[in-house]
Amino acid sequence: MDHMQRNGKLPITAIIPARNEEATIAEIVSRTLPVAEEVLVVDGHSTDRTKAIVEGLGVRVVADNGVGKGDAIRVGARAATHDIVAYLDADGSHDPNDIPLLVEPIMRGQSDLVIGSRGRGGSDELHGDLEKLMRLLGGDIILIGINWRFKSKLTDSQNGFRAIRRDVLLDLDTTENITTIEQEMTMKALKLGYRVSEVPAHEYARKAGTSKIVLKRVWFRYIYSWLKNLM
Ligand SMILES: Nc1nc2c(ncn2[C@@H]2O[C@H](COP(=O)(O)OP(=O)(O)O)[C@@H](O)[C@H]2O)c(=O)[nH]1
Ligand SMILES: [Mg+2]
Repeated sequence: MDHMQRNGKLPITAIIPARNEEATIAEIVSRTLPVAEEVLVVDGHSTDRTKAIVEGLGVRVVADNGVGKGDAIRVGARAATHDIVAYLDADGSHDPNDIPLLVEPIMRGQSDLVIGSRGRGGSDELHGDLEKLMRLLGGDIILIGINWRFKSKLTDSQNGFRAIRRDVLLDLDTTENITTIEQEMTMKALKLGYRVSEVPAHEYARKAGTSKIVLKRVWFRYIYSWLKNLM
């Protein structure tokens, strides 16, 4: 992998969507800077110090349109300056040192979208209470439908830790405004014949703050966008 990096940095844009993550954003940005030539934070109109902290580190911040993480993903892709983008959360769930693994298949010209698979790498966020069990079960049911429909062999269709060619993402014309963007991106890429692959990636427990995903508010959107994109 070293030969693909300049000064140890990958020629990519690492995009970090962040809404009210003041406790963890500095560490995540600082640990991503040595890995990627460009680091871009998409701020979801945080009411805490998230934006100020990022600017204090001399890192570029763009604002999303205030409608959710899915929109933030698109805003980040449009603002990125490199041809390959990698997404990671601001809450400590993803290890910036795993980014080279994600990006390598794309840089080698072997893949267009690489998903960090919690099925292969394990997750600290999908086990332990009822809400997590529902996420695990829901995610697996959605995954089974996707693999059946597209004859794929994925083990994670949802993880936000992923890398994609920027032109491919823009070509997908995604419309989901919330975290349903991940399954939409996965399904549309498969449907259009892009090469989708995965690498093992461990998901760590969020280090501070609370999840922005409230299942009882969004489950219907997951089912709806799943069925719509399976057709
Ligand atoms: N820009 C932006 N980021 C968001 C928004 N909602 C969540 N995020 C970020 O997206 C990442 C995923 O977090 P979250 O939604 O809590 O999901 P979870 O950590 O998987 O439970 C975190 O870095 C959040 O700060 C939003 O509306 N806008
Ligand atoms: Mg998380």
